[in-house]
Amino acid sequence: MKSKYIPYKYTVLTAEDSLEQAKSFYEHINKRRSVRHFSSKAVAEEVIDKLILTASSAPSGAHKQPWTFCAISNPELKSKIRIAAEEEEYKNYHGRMGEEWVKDLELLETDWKKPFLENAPWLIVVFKKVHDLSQGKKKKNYYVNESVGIASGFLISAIHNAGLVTLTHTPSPMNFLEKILERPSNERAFLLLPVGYPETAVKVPDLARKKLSEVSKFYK
Ligand code: IYR
Repeated sequence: MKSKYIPYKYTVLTAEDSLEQAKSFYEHINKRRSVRHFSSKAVAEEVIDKLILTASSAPSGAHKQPWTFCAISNPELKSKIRIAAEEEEYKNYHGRMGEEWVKDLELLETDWKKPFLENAPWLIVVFKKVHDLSQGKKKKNYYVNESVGIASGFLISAIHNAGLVTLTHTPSPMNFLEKILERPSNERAFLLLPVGYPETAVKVPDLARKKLSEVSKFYK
């Protein structure tokens, strides 16, 4: 199906303004940290709506937008998710991850207990659609992992931009989320993001980010 082409509304910046914007966006984004301790302070549903719309504006294979963002504030559902996630994480930390993995995580001071799954006012579970279902018929989706990964990046940036914090939590395996949230057969859990405010005086690990020269190579 061909689409109608329309003029692209584009803001032209001067080279100076472009550099200024690039710098200020980097400085803003570089302040983001993963936070593991949440306060129970509420976040309005309207905010969550906008965060999800931002994520869903991401590019995707053949513009299929192969994702569903489930936003959960219901306390009973959050408890169910915590219990199921902790069950899996207990097994991960007690053998399934292996020694090297557990050692690599020491700097993050994580363990199998996940109180943030109940404390955070919202959990957003990102589901990928391995294919679409249109009137019960399978329709192909493309580059699903790439598309949903990019959308999740948009979501994390939007959460930070709204003055909130999150954590990219991937309890493994995650299929309990499909069951608890009664998702259709074409959806697989991709990422779980608790969203809210940090606990008072929260601390984060003193980590440094790699330098530009360590993460890039320019060909001029
Ligand atoms: N899913 C576990 C373990 C874990 C794994 C990685 I890789 C991390 O960067 C952090 C944690 C957990 O959430 O504790």
